[in-house]
Amino acid sequence: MPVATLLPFTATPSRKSSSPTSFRLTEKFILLLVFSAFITLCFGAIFFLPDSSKLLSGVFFHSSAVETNTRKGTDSDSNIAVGTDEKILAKIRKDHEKALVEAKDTLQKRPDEIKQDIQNEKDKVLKEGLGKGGKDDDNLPVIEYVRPPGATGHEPSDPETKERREKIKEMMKFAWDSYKRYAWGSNELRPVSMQGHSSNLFGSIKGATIVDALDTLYVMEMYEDFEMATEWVEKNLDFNVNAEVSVFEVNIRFVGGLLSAYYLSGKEVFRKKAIQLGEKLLPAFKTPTGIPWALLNLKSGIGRNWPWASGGSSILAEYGTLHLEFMHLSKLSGNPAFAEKVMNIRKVLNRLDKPQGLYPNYLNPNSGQWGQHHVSVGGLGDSFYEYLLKAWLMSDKTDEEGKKLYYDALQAIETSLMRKSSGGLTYIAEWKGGLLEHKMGHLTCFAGGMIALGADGAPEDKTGHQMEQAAEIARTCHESYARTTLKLGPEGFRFDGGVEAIATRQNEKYFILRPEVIETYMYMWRFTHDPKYREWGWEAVQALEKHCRVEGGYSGVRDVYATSPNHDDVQQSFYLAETLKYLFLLFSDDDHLPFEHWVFNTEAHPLPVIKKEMTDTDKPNQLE
Ligand code: DMJ
Repeated sequence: MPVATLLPFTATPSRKSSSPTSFRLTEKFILLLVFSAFITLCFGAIFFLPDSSKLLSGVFFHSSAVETNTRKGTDSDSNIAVGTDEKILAKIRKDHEKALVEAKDTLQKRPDEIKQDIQNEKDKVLKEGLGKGGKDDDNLPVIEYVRPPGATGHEPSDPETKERREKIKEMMKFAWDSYKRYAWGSNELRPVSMQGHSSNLFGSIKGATIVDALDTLYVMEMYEDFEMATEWVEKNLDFNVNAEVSVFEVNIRFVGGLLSAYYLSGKEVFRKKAIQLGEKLLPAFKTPTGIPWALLNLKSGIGRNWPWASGGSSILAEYGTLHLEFMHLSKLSGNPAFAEKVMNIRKVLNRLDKPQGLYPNYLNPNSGQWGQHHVSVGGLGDSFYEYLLKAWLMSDKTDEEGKKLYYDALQAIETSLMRKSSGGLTYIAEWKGGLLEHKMGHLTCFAGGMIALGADGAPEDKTGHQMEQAAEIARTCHESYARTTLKLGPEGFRFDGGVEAIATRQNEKYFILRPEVIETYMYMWRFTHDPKYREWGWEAVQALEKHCRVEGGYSGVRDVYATSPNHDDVQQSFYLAETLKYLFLLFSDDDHLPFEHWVFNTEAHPLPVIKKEMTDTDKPNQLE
């Protein structure tokens, strides 16, 4: 195509030219000038205009929904576009506010709670990934942890109560610090000789005090110590030992302690360890009747009974005090074996005749027959009755069988064992082959609390009557303290030979930091709010401080009637698990570990009530 056709202005008639050739050259020059000016302009546009890359991306890509939306529509849609922008800004603002609130919440949490939340999120994702019935590395079901209400409390408003509660926390701190300092990793502390002490009840399992104290550290908000104890459990608590242990003691202190620590803190390590230990205990049930042996070698799985027990019998308070922990083990492991074992114990008992409705302390696991007819609500019998009631309460009152067994047993106890002294003190005697022994043990004093706890559900309008019984037992047990020189209760006290609530035999005069009397004060306080129970508890605190506190911790005493204490040099693990925890709760508000959500095992380890509506398999640990 000729250039002239493209550039018509070049034929302007006024233009001078000497020849057609020279005109063409000028034209070419002008064309070149115009073309180079155009190229320069294009380069300038590309390199010198601001943020040209964005312009390009704006032209060629729609990089976000916001851009797409705001660029849509004609000029007449501009109002809609403005409205959309405002919505987006509002959304951004809302998201920011939400993030700020979340950040504020997180800042208020303790580091371990934050860690746990992260772990829970991970577990949730894992669970979603695995689908329903997913398993973790240890082949345990992945469960969503929900902390039951009242795991932590708050300071009481009344200054005196607050101060007393603080004092008890200081006592716990002293007991724990002493154990840490002189006996860390041993089962218990010898506070006078300031060294470790290992009872053969736990074979070569170590750290009874650590596991028993875990939940007390948590409820008293001693979180750093709780973390330290947790780390010890993670790294050192080992059940692969060639050792014979007491099935009952290991269950109430170790399994119970681990379960409580799990339910309070949500830390998986406790669930895993509790289940591992529970599995180790299962061989104890390999007897012709399924009534477990008292002693078990954890390595060989071989069991036997205490050599002193009547005719090779198992003990009522031992095989009858597994129910609460084993129900929770089944729940947390998805393994029904634990629950089956304890339900079978009930079946065996249901088939047997009970003399006057009472349960003898000895039962032969081979023949399924009672041994010696000795009945007691103290040592050898005590926590069997406690677990009947608590099985019903822990099942959210669905275990009707447990309920019936408890109230029937209590009726038989009232008829055959409960008596009033001439001085007006109610006591629960012991029964040997049909004859009453008018003696009550310190251990029996827990019954005041138990009867108060069950009074509300008592049949035939007996609630008031049972509350009176509970109050009477609390009074008697308080008398057993008040009638000593040291104001601490003897191991056993009698109502015969002209004495009431006093120990007459030398081997019944000791006090080993036991909790039962304080436990009863705590229940009575919760149900009546009668200030005398706090006063009685405070009297016990003063006596403990005066006579049991020594340089290296707290010690039991050999004779509560002596003018000055002779120390036995043992700081029992239950002192931290039970005595100090019940004292602390006695001076706390009722919403700390409230009874409608928690049930205490016999070692004072709180276990959550398994709520009715949460028993479906989708929610294995939805506890509220
Ligand atoms: C604790 O180990 C438990 O309370 C058990 O049921 C009986 N005795 C001790 C404390 O005295």
